[in-house]
Amino acid sequence: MSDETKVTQEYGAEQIQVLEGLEAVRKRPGMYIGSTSSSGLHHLVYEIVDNSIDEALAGYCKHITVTINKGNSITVTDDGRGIPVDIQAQTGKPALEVVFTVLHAGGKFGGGGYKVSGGLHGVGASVVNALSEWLTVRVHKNGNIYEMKFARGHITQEMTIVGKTDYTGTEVTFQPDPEMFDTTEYDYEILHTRMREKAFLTAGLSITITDDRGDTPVVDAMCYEGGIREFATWCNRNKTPIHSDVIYMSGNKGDASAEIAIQYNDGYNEFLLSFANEVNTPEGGMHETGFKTALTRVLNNYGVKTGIIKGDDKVTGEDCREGITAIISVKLTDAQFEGQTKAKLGNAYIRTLVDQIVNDQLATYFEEHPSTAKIILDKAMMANRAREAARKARENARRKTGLESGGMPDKLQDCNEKDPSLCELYIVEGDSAAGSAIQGRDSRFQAILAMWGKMLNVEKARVDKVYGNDKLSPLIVALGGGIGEDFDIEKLRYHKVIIMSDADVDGAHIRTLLLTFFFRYMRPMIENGYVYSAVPPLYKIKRGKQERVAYSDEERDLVSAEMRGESNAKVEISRFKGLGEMDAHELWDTTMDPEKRTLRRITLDDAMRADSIFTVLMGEQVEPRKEWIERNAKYAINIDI
Ligand code: TSJ
Repeated sequence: MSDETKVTQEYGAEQIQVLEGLEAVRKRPGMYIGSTSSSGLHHLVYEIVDNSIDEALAGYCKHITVTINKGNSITVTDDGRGIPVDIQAQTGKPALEVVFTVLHAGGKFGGGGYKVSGGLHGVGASVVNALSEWLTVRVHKNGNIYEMKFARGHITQEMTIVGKTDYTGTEVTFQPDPEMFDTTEYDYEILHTRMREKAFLTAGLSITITDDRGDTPVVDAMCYEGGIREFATWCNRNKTPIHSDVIYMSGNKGDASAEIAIQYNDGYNEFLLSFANEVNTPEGGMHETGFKTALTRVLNNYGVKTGIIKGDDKVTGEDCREGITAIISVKLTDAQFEGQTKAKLGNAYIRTLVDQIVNDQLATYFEEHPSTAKIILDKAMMANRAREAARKARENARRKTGLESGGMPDKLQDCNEKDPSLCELYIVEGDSAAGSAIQGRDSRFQAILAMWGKMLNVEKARVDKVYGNDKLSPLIVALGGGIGEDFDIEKLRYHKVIIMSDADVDGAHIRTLLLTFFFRYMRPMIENGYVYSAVPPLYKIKRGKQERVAYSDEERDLVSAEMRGESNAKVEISRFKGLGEMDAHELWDTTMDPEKRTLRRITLDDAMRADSIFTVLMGEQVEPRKEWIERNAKYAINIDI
């Protein structure tokens, strides 16, 4: 236990200190879990699961289950040693109680010090307890089942033996407190994705996730003996690899370790996923830098040495990463997270470690697998040549689309304001919705760009195709900041770019294509928080001349009950089938008026997830697609893609 959580022996004083600790969490929850939005809600699960993963990393746990119960409580179980239940000399209380009632008490007692998994905040069980309406823990240990219960952090049942058992493990069930969160509805996809990631990162650990809220449970049991090798294969599952083996490298120095898995596909994009202590680092950092530098060096050295690269024909870093899928996972005891969202690894010695591993082991791999080496090097050299072609295409496109002369596309109805920080661009699907948006908008600062027809899937195209594309080039010209390497956020004409598409599967599809495009070609726009998704209403509720709208099923029920009133009057509920059904006034009032509308800001995480949702939506396999649609149809509006 750390010094700041040490409590005095005197009962009264100790009690006060404990309460103060957890009250602080309820007063400022954001300090402990980042936010009280959906992301904070999901964070509660990670905090609990991380404890089980630590137990697995310590070698004592093989199986973890995560269940979303009816009513959105969460149960996490593991088959580890069970949280210690003995009375601590220091506090005179069971260790179990301390874990759930004292801030920062989780994880490290017993002096193991093996805790490497864990969220950004590393706050643990007591924070989850403080933010739960109720929480129950059961520990199987010493032949007994120990149970303890809490409500909003306060003990409601002291630790009690409630039965006998012949195995060991921990089971925690908690109900997030609706007083603390904007929403208490869990998103299966978000938890599923995170748990799959954890299963890949801890080779051999089995994690089963279940959604028990529907009529039939949705279950996925995940266990990957191959660890991040299988992660790379999985990322390429709907792509065409150009070499069969995943290249795997690993090493360690002192307390720090790193492993890297790569496999190239025949596509043109770079898909790099990096983790520090099993926490995703979408903003990269030292581990990614070390990897990129060494990869470029090894490929060039190999090319020159074998005579494949002649003279000054070196390949660049980007050339070397065209079509790459790479997973980088590092573990270290003193991880420093930096950057805007604390999602970038700052420890410089990790760069050296990863660089050395790739430098030595990839060079050796190439020596031993010259045909694979040649395939990869050829691809990088092709990429290099394609850049020249792309540059030409870009210049052509510039002339053709009149970018240089400042001409704007036909499909754009621009706003009057010129200061980008005040301007909004609505990207609207379909001509009728665009018509309503043009009429309904505030033309002083809201511009409308109509999108129609089938959009280009940028996952399957090189940059020259993107520039020449008749759907994308108006968007590129309207935004004004260029794309790819040329992208310049300073030149962007709007600081809010709002995707307004229907709340159905087709709408999700278009949103996904656009997000993938922004992610691949204008990433700083997402990093700066300029990209949003509009949130149109789902229902219209009418009573006589009175009309209201609702944005979710819950709101529909609330509003209709309110409108029915005591007299139980008849109300008429209809579902908006699409944006096109709303007239200009309705669209402004419900979806575009800055005073009333809701916008969902798209994060890098959402955009990355778009890539995988995309694979499901566009993929060849019918079953996953059908499943996704069925699962999400009714929540369509809650999907952050
Ligand atoms: F977060 C939590 F505390 F609520 C929680 C902890 C939730 C869940 C689902 C599991 C766990 C947890 C804790 N699983 N396994 C453990 N292990 C220990 O706490 C433990 C057991 C034995 C020893 C030892 O030194 O004997 C040490 C530890 C840390």
